[in-house]
Amino acid sequence: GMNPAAFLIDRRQVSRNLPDRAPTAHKGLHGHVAIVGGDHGMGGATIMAAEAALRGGAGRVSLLTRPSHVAAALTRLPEVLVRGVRRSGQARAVLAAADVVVIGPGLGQARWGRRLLAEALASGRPLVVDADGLNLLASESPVLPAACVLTPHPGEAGRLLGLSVPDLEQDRFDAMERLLARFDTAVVLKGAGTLVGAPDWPIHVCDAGNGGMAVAGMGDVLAGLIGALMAQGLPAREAATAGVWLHAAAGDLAVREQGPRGLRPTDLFPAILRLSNPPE
Ligand code: B4P
Ligand code: MG
Repeated sequence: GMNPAAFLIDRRQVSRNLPDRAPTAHKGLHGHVAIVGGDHGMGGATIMAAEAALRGGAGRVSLLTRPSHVAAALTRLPEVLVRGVRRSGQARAVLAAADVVVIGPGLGQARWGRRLLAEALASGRPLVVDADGLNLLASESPVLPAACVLTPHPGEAGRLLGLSVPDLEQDRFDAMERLLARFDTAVVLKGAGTLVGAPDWPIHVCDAGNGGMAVAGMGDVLAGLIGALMAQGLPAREAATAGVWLHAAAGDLAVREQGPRGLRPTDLFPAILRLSNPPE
């Protein structure tokens, strides 16, 4: 049920919080996002996250992925600095240079992904942890950086908390409280009525979004978007809130134009641009 202590995400507040684009801007002012993931067979997830980071306004986007995905990523996204990583040590320099690291989409849970997650944590950079990054956190209790957003869907949140999905969905607010108690960082609990929480902060509910968004890859777009907003200077919980709202409202705009069936995650990009650049 609706928690009386919860707030709806305020779309006007989100618009006010969006990073400025000064006439004298240069790319160094808008942050560098490093996207990390895409083990064998899962390259698309990071490509979508990287495109979302660009469309979210990041000044620079790097992608660290399996060498076998480099050509596809460059073909789709010539703006992105794509680096093939065989061993996790090859990621170190790019991670150190990033303002935010988005890790998890297509990461897998094998040695390659585990080592990259360890590198990302060791870098001390602000993090967005999604997908298999979260599944790997379930079996460890690492120290997370102060600026961090976790973005579990109910399946991942259930794994983190040792709860079944039905039990967790029974009381999503309680699940959020437990995630906050365990990780002490900003958390996005996805699904219809996505919740955004952070330590010592009221839980916020997103009333935008729709069932057309239940399609593989949609979460990867959200992770890249939140990373871009953090890299442009929004604190973790504001970046999470703004990213969740832009993503859901973009899903609503896209569905209004083309209907809910057959929506692709990449169909959200034109709407994300429109919502981020409202007419004066
Ligand atoms: P995975 O196989 O791990 O799926 P994924 O690769 O993470 O997909 P993706 O990244 O695109 O989607 P995500 O949910 O991250 O896991 C899928 C399995 O997990 C399912 O088979 C199920 O067992 C479990 N699971 C996942 N979501 C569940 C849910 N809501 N309820 C119960 N079980 C669930 O990101 C999707 C994005 O789209 C999010 O931002 C989300 O908020 C949004 N979205 C999806 N449906 C929406 C809706 N109806 N209304 C509003 N927003 C919606
Ligand atoms: Mg996902």
